[in-house]
Amino acid sequence: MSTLHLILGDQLSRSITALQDIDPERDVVLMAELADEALYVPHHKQKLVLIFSAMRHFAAELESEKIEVDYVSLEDKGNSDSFTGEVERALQRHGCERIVVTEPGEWRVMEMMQSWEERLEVPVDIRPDDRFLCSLSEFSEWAEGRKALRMEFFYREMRRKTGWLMDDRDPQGGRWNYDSENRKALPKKLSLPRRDRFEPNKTTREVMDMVQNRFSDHFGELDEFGWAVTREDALEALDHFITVCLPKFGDYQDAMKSGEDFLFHSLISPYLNIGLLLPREVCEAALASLGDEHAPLPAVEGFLRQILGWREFMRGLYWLLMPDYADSNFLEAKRPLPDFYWTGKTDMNCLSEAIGNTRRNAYAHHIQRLMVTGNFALLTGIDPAKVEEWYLLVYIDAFEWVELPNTHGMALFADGGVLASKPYAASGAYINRMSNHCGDCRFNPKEKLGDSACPFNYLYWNFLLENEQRLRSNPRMGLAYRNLDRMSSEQSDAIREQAVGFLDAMASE
Ligand code: FAD
Ligand code: DLZ
Ligand code: SF4
Repeated sequence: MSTLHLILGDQLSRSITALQDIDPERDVVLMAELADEALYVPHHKQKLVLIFSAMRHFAAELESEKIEVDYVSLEDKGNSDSFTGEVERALQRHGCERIVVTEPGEWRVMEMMQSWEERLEVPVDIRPDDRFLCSLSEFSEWAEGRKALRMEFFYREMRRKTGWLMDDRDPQGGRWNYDSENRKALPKKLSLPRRDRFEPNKTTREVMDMVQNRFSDHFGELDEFGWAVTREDALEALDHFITVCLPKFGDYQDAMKSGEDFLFHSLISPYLNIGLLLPREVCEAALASLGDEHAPLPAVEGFLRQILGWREFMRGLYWLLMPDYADSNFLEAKRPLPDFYWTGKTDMNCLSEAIGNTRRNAYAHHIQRLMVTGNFALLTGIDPAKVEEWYLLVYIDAFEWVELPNTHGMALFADGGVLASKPYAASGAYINRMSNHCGDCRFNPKEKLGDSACPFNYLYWNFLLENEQRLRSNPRMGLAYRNLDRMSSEQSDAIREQAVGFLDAMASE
């Protein structure tokens, strides 16, 4: 019986379950470039190039193993544009009697796959995605019966399970978490590492032309595309991070600097998320570099926490709570997304830097995503669905399983505290402490009111006022509300007035 093995654009791992028992004598792999996938949100041009080029390279690697790959390119005549249409056409072409696939990273694709058995009248074997360090059943067992789902406790469980950075049952160094040491501002004279740019080869250049022709209206710049599109290059990028950047990653994880897009970050999320790198090998590489002279424990722990903790936690939460999770809107936020999220044209320098990075590289690091664009959307009450769509389309690493919990839960508190114990709301003081953006800004982070006052300041207090009913009883908001209580009614009226003026002007832009 011949089998059709379907490989999606974010499943480019040779060890993926869908390929584990392939018989090259009889079976066929289907890979398809699809307009529906390019357009369900209009992805950043660099994200399209990464996926299509990496797919083409992966197909060539399989073919070099004498595996038959039926590769449907975007421009092929008859391309039906959808997963369902292409699977149907391939079954007819090859007469396969069975479909094997690995579970996808998005709910909407899972629903499609679940309809195939009935619709196409062949057995469909949807296999678990075992590239993660925690299976979905392990995660739901962990979550079962807990009052609150908190990453920190999940992470400790994962440390115990893997034995990573453990001395028997205790955390190495005596602490689970070196978060408090991961918040240093960048010293002015610290030199920053060179970043690898992978020169596009012929295949990538062809894809760049195709994307430029067909998706010219999509967000983002394409000319500087320099992401790895093969496992070999992704491994080189990982090695560069481990040897050059990791030692300082921990210290400056939360820092921001004007004109510096990457700092000490790893830039490996797109490779992990499309399967060019596997989380286990990435964690093991970081652990192997641990040592006083190279990567100190707080750096390695800080990095491990992101992958073994946050990344796995987000994925577990997504599959545990979908599809209802996306529908909540705890803060009843309804405002439209301001136009400058697309253009980057705003006097607020921190936002212009974060959005500029996003346009240039389809990338922004975590604090830019959380404490700049995310924080602003939270404080101004932008409709979560609009913000989520933006994050899903602008970032090269964005797939709903990881984008949605980060945006909906962590940045916007739209889930009312399922993921985070309090909103990540902050005034200009935070951005000023963690960056040098304010020095070049027309606004002043130290002023609370008036024409030069940093908008994050009055928007922060206005956020607390607007959401008082929903947030005052949250024990972790006690300090914020005690500070608000110290304000006179004249002060809070003036804050409201300036914030309303700002929000009205934003709506009419
Ligand atoms: P580093 O800072 O070098 O971190 C190392 C790795 O840890 C990352 O590559 C990533 O795999 C993992 N990681 C770190 N933080 C998180 C996190 N919060 N959730 C999941 N994994 C994490 N990450 C995505 O991969 N895709 C997304 O669509 C995405 N959307 C986000 C949206 C918002 C609003 C926020 C606040 C965060 C989002 N993140 C997302 C998480 C994080 O910002 C990115 O993983 C990180 O910036 C990627 O850059 P890096 O590889 O240089 O990461
Ligand atoms: C994101 C994406 C894009 C843009 N294009 C394709 C494609 O043409 N073919 C494909 O197989 N996968 C693509 N993907 C990735 C899918 O959207 C992805 O598999 C789902 O988002 C599920 O994680
Ligand atoms: Fe951003 Fe305010 Fe600083 Fe300007 S002053 S960069 S708006 S935090």
